Amino acid sequence: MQHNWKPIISQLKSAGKILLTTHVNPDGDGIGSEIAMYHFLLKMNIGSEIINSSAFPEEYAFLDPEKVIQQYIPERDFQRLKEFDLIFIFDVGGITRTGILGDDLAKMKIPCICIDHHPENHIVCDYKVVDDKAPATTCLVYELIKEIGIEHIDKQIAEAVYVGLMTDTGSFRFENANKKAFRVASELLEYDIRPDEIFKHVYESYSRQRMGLLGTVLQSVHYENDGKLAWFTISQDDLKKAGAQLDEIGGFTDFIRSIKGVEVSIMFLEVESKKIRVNFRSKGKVVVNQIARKFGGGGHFFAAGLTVEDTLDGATLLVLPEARKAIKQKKE
Ligand SMILES: [Mn+2]
Repeated sequence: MQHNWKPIISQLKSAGKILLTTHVNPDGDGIGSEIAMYHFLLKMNIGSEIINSSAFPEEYAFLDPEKVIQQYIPERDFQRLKEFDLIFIFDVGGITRTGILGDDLAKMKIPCICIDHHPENHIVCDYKVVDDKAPATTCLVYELIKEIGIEHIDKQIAEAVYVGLMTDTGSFRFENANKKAFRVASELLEYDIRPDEIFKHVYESYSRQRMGLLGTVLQSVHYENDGKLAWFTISQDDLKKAGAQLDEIGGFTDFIRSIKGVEVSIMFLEVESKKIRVNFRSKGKVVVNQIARKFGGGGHFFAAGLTVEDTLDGATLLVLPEARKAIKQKKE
């Protein structure tokens, strides 16, 4: 797919200060996109800041040794948003995913550019480049950077792009691990990045508390539809008992999907009282973003999510019937 980067390039060159952001509970792709763009802009002598609605997940700390990623605190930062004259939103398909910062930015009328790879991206922006064939948003950012100034790409930028690629393809295992994914990866290796080291940072640095919680989850998975559906809940109480943090539970739903016979795994996570994050993972026969969309969520065909304002029980009662139905109707 050919992308038209020209409008972005001209906006970039006339911008004074740029705000870079991504979705709530940022993942490697959102953070990788921000970090790659930030360091690229720095080299172009264009000022930018990275501000996110959510806290920064510890496993990506190696990408940001200078600690440039900030968490949005409305009381402190709201007035300051006026200073920005251009916004980049990465890896976000819908406005509900931008959290409190997105709500506040909407009041500001600052020109906004979205770079994303979610199918049916419905975010309202001044300019968008959306390509659902792109294995990760960082691949699109990489393409933009190459278009403007390939000579500015260095190890740090390459590493950030690689992290998005690695995490969104499940370490090159998912169906989006296509030719493009491997082609970009091999180009990035020219910058002396170390895939083995990056893997260790992201996937082999879990806290004992997180793994303890995963153990509890594994004991409490509910199986339905002949084991094709596997779902589990994590309450605030479960988190407290395990001593684990909210931002440490990334990957649980993928892990449960890896069980033999499971086609769809679903996590119901109590983020706070009456706010349940629901994550779906599918092995590829059941399209799950359609289920998520029924409740105001969305995502990729085989990895999607939504938020329900209800109790854990309420959320399971609401969402599970649709999941059971989708599994019954699945293609063989
Ligand atoms: Mn992504």
